[in-house]
Amino acid sequence: MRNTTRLTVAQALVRFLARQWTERDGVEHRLIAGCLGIFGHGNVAGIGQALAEQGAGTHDPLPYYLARNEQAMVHTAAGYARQSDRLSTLACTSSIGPGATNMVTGAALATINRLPVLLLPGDLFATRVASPVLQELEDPRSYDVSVNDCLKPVSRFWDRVNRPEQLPAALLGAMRVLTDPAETGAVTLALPQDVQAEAYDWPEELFARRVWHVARPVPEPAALARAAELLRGSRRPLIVAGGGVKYSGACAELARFAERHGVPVAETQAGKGAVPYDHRCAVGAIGHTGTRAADTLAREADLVIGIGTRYSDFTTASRTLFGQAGFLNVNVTAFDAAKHAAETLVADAREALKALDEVDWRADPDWTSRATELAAAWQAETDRFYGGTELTQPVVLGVLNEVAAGGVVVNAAGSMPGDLHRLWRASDPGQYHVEYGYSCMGYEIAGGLGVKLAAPEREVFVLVGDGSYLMMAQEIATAVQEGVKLVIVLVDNQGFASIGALSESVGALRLGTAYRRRGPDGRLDGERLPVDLAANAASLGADVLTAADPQTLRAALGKAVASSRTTVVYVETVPGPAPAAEAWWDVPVAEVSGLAEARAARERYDEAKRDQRPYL
Ligand SMILES: Cc1ncc(C[n+]2csc(CCOP(=O)(O)OP(=O)(O)O)c2C)c(N)n1
Ligand SMILES: [Mg+2]
Repeated sequence: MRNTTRLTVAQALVRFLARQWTERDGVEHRLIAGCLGIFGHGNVAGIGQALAEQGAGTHDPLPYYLARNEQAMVHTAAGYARQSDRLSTLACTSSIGPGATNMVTGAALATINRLPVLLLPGDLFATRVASPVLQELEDPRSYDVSVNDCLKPVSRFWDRVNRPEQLPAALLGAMRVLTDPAETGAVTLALPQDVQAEAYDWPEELFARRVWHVARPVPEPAALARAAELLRGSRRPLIVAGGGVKYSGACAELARFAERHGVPVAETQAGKGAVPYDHRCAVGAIGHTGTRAADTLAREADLVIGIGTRYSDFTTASRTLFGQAGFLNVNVTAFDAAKHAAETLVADAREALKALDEVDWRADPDWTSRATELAAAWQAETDRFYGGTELTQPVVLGVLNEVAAGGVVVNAAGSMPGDLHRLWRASDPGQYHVEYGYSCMGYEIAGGLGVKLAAPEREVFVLVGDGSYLMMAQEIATAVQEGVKLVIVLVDNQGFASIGALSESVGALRLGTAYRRRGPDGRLDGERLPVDLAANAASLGADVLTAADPQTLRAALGKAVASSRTTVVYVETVPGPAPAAEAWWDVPVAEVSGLAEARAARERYDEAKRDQRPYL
């Protein structure tokens, strides 16, 4: 007879998750390092009960963190996973209904950024005996539909455990996707509330310690030969380093490859920091938010070597940037490798770089030295933006960049990602954490919490705009609860600076982009709103410091770093010089309009669109 253990489905699930590990290069990590959650009737008696009961056995328990919003807890898990190079993540348990649908945005963010997160929404009774239950979406066409179906398109694996017998296979499928570098993203296991509480005799093997080996696929020899031929034919190559370089731990190999073959390295948002900013091959950010150095080289390059990038429109300047180049794409995901009709090397970035390093070839030395000169000119430009005397946004970033050396900067949406991408000086890959796959307002504080949980030894600096702050600041309370220290730099410019500028440029007259009262003429252009974000942060339990100029900002940040408590440094910025876009971004403009501004914008749009290429 097989040995079995009688547990509820939820107890079995929690016990299983606590025993899962990843391994890469001989180093092991807890795959699921903890469980974030908000309880309701859909999970309190199942997963809630199981989390409360655990700890008595031989295994390490799954730590539980109470969060404030289900979307935020998925952000926290994603931040954790990214800072852990995807080798470790957190689970998120929600009730049924609104708790579950709140996770949809977080799931999309994780999947788009290729980050593993495990979502455990409660679901309707499998038996349906009491339907419709509180918060049930009744679909007259099918009793099988629940709001959790919304999580299907944003999950890389989705299953509903309708019977205890289905749990083991669902768990193994979920762990496989979480730990597969090519397939990873949000993974959802929907758990009907009655099934969570149901007992079953589980085979003991289900709870054995299990190690998931994270693969490093090597390049296929024939593909490598084709890639080598492309390299040998190139005189003006440019590397575009994406997040995959960092997740693979390929940064040292990338630097060595670039040095030995004289190839300039440009970086996407996710790839920024892959090489130190002052490395002799570094040319900085690429694309719409790129440096003049990288974007100039991109226009002249004859070969783009994309490594671990998904080529978002920001990277390609909506397919206007790489004027003459062909593409060689190194990616662990065939889907990404194949983009832009590239020659593909479907492989782990580190393995591929090691193999490519063997090719006997060098870029044209004039090209390499031109890249060095352009990069030096950009560093001088950065000094200029950082060195202002008024508290403009670039000056805030400059002061922070100085104080934050060694720490991690976290940001996601608004006008800061662009300025950070162009200006921020990162000395190691873990120092730059800008979520720009989904660019989700509200990620900053919640994601920063995940970063700090993953890297407690590092100072974490969350940069958040007033718009993002108002959308999702409540996880400050969670940071305070956990004694997890964040330095939050809250940059207030009374509204959406980014979308305000975009609105103006497309003939939309900045409508609804400043935080103003409705004025006498019926427009949203009245008095400034009497909203006190510093007081709001203090009310959530953070210490709050205010800065009015570069000196007081430096002092406030110093104090925040010295403190052991979560501290918000509140800064009101003034408009001022900021680096301009060196490359386009396709945002379609009204083709007909009664407004002269929109008509002028459309003319500029039609002109820019002529440079768009299909990359065939
Ligand atoms: C959830 C979400 N809603 C809307 C947007 C579109 N959006 C991008 S930036 C932005 C304004 C951000 O304002 P703020 O945080 O104050 O940053 P600022 O632009 O002022 O630097 C908006 C509305 C978004 N990225 N995410
Ligand atoms: Mg703002």
